[in-house]
Amino acid sequence: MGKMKWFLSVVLLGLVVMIALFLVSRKDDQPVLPLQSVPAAENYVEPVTGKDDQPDLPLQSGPASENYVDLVTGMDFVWIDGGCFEMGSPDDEQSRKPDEGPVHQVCVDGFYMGKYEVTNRQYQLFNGKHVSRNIEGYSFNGEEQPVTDVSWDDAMAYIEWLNRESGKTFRLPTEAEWEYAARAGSKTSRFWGDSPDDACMYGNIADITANTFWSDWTIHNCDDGYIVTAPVGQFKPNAFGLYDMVGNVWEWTGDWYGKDYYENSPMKNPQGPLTGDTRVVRGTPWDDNPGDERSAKRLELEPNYRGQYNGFRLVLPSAK
Ligand SMILES: [Ca+2]
Ligand SMILES: [Ca+2]
Repeated sequence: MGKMKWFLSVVLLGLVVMIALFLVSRKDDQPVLPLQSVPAAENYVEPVTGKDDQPDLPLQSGPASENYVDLVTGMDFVWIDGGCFEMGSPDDEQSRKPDEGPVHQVCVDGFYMGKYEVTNRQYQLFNGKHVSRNIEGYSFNGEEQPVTDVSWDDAMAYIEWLNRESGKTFRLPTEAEWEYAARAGSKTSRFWGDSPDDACMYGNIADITANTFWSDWTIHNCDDGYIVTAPVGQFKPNAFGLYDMVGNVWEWTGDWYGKDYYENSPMKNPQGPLTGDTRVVRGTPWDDNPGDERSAKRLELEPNYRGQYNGFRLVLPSAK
């Protein structure tokens, strides 16, 4: 029995050594994955913290300079080629207001435009205590819902923070840039045509679903499925690939509001009046009336106004 025990011990030890050698040789056999390279150009990709068992991710596809992703917030931007367009609405456009005229030619340089409105998640990176509204149990505070209850001054503070963190030069769009981006080459009253009741395909507005809660609202005769703000990017984009350019929230622009500004606006890169009391918001909110979802629609708000109807999106003049 003593010899047998000794024999079994030797066999067992041999097995352990063989298994150990096998495991070591397997590790050596594993291919060395190439280091993930980070492109230096205008398309940014989050650096991959390469674990050996993860596949090598392809670099972001698409032509350089069409898209940009901010590394601090993950915010997506679309390149908008510069060009000229007819800004404002003609006298015979239904629901138009006098401050939308006269129609005048405007040319803007190219810029990156936020693909979506700034979200609660992106805003809370700056101010973790910020809370968007809650109405009767309907929350505006989901991570991917647009941030609301932010004044023009709050938007400027956010931009100052993001520029410091990113080393870039983000800003609000000018009113002209906003309308140019919203029209996306269209000359109709809305970027999809002229029918208000097609709005539900392109954005979250006052609709049949909202009417189930606010029964006295004048609504669009269509259903977008949302009572308050929707997560960004739920509807069809416009021809430039921008989402929620109609509905969800009014969006702050960088311009002072001037009722008669279009009469004297410079043709090239207009910046709005030099001074004023109110700032321009564009893009209509989740509770908008039929007619307000037109591309030329303007509204003025005081810079310190915080409400459940307005948020913002950013512009980046250059990724350099
Ligand atoms: Ca709605
Ligand atoms: Ca909007």
